[in-house]
Amino acid sequence: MKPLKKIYCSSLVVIFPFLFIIFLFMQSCSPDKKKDHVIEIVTEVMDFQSVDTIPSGWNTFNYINKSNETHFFLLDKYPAGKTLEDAEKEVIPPFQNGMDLINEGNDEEGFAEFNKLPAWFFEVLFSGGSGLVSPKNSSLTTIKLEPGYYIMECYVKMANGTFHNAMGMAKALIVTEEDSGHLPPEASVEMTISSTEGIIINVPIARGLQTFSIYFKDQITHENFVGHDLNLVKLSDDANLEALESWMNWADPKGLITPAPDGVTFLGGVNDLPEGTTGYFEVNLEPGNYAWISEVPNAASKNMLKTFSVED
Ligand SMILES: [Cu+2]
Repeated sequence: MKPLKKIYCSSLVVIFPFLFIIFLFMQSCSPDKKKDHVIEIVTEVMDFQSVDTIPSGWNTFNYINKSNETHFFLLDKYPAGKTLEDAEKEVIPPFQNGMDLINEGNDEEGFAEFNKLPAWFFEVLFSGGSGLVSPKNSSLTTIKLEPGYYIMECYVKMANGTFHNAMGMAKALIVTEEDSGHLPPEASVEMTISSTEGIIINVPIARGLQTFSIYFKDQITHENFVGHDLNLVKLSDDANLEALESWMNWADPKGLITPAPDGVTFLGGVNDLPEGTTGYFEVNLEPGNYAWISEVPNAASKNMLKTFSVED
């Protein structure tokens, strides 16, 4: 018995490290592993609750909107030396003053206010984020980030016309030199968006969990100073597409303001990304009617409003 036990024990000594290595290997390959790396951003009321520092490279964000208003998060990469304090002093006031004047019917004076934006504001690089998210919904969005100083912001407006970023929805986020080491998810549906062709998607969309890749073939500054992004919207039978389209322009007094149009539920998406980059968006689709739309003026004429159905 003794020699047998000895053989048994010594084989365990050999097998255990081997099994342990296999275990580690399986852990690193497991698809669930990715979920450990998801960066959570929560809005309770008019806030962003998240970590302050994240690695560069590919990051997946789960933006959870627990509030009663529609929000998004957009990451603005700031030029060297500019911070949240500079934004509060030099960027938010011209936008708010301009918007207030436009709301009062003084369009010309309102747009003139935007000329007071500092020159450095035009060096801010919109670097992605979620699409619009209705109350009690969330958006799982994956983007690649360069190291730098970012402001996480939402510029939906309260019912009185005040931008959310003036009410607490502007938060500094540091992206470090250290790379996350993550890879983007594998897309089940590939899409392209550009100023010249709008939203391009060539396959029917099936029900269930879908991972969309959105390639930003170009990026421009639209009439309302922002670029194009991609938002997924669930449509009820009473949804009015024209009302949705006009709501998607923040510079309109009735645009991007609480309440959101009736009959639409915003399910997230990918916010403005730079030309030539790709963002990913994962969502579980129930059968029903949906639309893709960009948060730009006159989306339909730019082919940036497209409806589709998910069959049972
Ligand atoms: Cu908001």
